[in-house]
Amino acid sequence: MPEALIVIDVQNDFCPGGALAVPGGDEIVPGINALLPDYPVRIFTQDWHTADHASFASRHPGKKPYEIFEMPYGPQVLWPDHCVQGSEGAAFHPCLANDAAQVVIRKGFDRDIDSYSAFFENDRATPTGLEGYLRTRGVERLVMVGLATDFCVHYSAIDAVRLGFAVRVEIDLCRAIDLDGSLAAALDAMHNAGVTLSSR
Ligand code: VGL
Ligand code: ZN
Repeated sequence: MPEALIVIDVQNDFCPGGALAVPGGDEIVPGINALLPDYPVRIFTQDWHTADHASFASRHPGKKPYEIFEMPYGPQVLWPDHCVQGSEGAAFHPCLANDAAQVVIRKGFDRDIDSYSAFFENDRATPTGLEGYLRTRGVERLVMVGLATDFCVHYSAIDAVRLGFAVRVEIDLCRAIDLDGSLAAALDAMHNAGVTLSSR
């Protein structure tokens, strides 16, 4: 059974200088490039928002980035505007070997709902289609790397376990936003869900 490498959101806006920069986000690029040839199935994801996306604090008068907002689907962190469809910030980091991607999953493209996970939007129910892609290719084991450990990697890993995949997160090839202890909480949640957290 082939193993898939899922490279999550290694985009300019999540790297230093970007709109939602993750500390050290660019440091993982060489390690990810080196890993790609080892995997027969290679999937990249891109956070891909409309310019007026509901997860942007700028859409909510009086709200500031990193405040929590109650959406119909539950509490949502409000973010600085980032990863707007077609923008330079939404592009992959220029050194990322993204030609290796066999499929690129774009997520968060619906204005009214965010999508941290590569599998489901933040209602935890609307699928992105990735599950079907993996199943039809006969994949049962996943390795995840990318940004950010405590949001998109975390949600993707938990959803994948819930769907029955065996999941390993290469923690050294991830970087975190770490809002109010969110990194520790994410590591705990992944561990408790049965995700293997490996470090090289
Ligand atoms: C992400 C916050 C907002 C991520 C995406 O890729 O982890 N975080 N949008
Ligand atoms: Zn986003």
